[in-house]
Amino acid sequence: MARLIVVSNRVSIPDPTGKSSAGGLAVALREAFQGREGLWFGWSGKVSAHPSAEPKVIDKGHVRYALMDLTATDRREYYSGFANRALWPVMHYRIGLSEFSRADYAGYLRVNRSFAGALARLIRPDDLIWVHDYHLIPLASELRALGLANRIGYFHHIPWPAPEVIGTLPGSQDLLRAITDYDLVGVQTERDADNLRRGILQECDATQHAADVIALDGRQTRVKGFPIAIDMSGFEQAARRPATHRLIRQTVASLGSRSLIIGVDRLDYSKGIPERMESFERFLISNPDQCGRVTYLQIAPTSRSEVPEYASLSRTVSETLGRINGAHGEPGWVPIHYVTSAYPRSVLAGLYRIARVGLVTPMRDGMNLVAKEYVAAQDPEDPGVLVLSKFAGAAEQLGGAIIVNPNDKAEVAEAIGVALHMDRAERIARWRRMREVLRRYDISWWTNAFLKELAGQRRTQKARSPASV
Ligand code: GDG
Repeated sequence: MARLIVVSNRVSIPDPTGKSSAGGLAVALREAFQGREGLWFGWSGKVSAHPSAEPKVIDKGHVRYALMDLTATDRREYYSGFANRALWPVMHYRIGLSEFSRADYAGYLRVNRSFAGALARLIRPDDLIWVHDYHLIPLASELRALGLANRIGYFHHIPWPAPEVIGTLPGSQDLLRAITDYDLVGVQTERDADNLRRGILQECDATQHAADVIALDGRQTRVKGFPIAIDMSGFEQAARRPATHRLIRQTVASLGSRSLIIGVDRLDYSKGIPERMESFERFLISNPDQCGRVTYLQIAPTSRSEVPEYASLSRTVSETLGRINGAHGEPGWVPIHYVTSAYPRSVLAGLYRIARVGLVTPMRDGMNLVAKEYVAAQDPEDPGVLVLSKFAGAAEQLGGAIIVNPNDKAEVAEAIGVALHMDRAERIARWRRMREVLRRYDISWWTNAFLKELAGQRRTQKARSPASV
């Protein structure tokens, strides 16, 4: 079997205790290495004044981890700058928040080139290479320029927007061209796949070769939806374990007979956290009898705090929270509980299970694994109800949820009411539909489907001389 080379911005090395606080992507990629020899390459997360051009290598069983340090300038331009201040907002349809600078873009290309240089020295001709996410779009072009003709796949974890939206970003034509240096490109939904194919056809001199294949300069790229999944049975098991963690015990004790609504998101403006709090407030205003009878717990670990838009979001959330709790709280009842620390996955699973409503209302989201985890964690005899944004990729698969437009706070407020009052038979019927989908399309389906398709691609991609890049 060919070796698997995974490349992602951050690398998750299993800890020696075997316990893991790994996020969804780490779980997914570990699954991809099951039964395969491989290498996982990426940024160490460290900044160094004089980083080595060679990665630090750590061997763990059949997987080798290769870690690169960055300079402070690389981190600022490549990671915080172009990837997270220019690309991330545009990909999430927030053109007004996108801050483009030529220096950041040059830094993005420079880091991709230096990663490609270090990686190329570790690659064998028959290795399968799987690159992840928007930090690394130009990596295949850089590898081809270094003479690699391997099969290279790319998975884009966040939305791919309509051509008119991506077209607002300076350099977008180059990014679209760079996509065609991959053999296979996976996106989360059919809508994203259609957007990306149309973008390439409109901006590059490409032609449509088959329904999901784009041809450019003699090479072919297949662009398809591969909705990312979760470790369904692992999550179901974690949720069944007795709830021993302090946070779960305290939550259960403080709830009493109240119903729990839960939201879990990285603190990111794409997740719609202040908008969701205001929708919950709308629900309280329209349903005064529910005051004191329902509590909304929002877990939102801080992320990317060095990016100014995230610091500003953090202030907005705190202000919104304070205002709502001040206006509607009563002695003995705080409407919204807000927690910014990250908790172990087992704790999340336990909290999902006791929540009557999973409130997942991003303004835009590639997939949203929290929606899937919430469904996985429910008690089959008495499941809760998922309220899900139509702009989360997960909405294409989870039709058993109450689907809402997060821009319509009155609609979200009504959905909360419907979810809280839904009878058990309907909750079970809706939940079973979703559970079947998640069991069928679980994490091993996702990794196998992508890698099988990549391995089966006809080789049309060629190594190029550096001059032709
Ligand atoms: C990107 C795309 C796409 C959250 N808080 C804690 C914690 N989490 C875990 C959740 C979930 C993961 O983080 C978040 O995944 P999402 O899918 O919701 O969102 P992003 O981080 O934005 O991920 C997204 C995803 O990539 C995968 O392709 O679905 O659309 O934006 O697994 O459980 N985990 C722990 N403690 C926490 O407090 N342990």
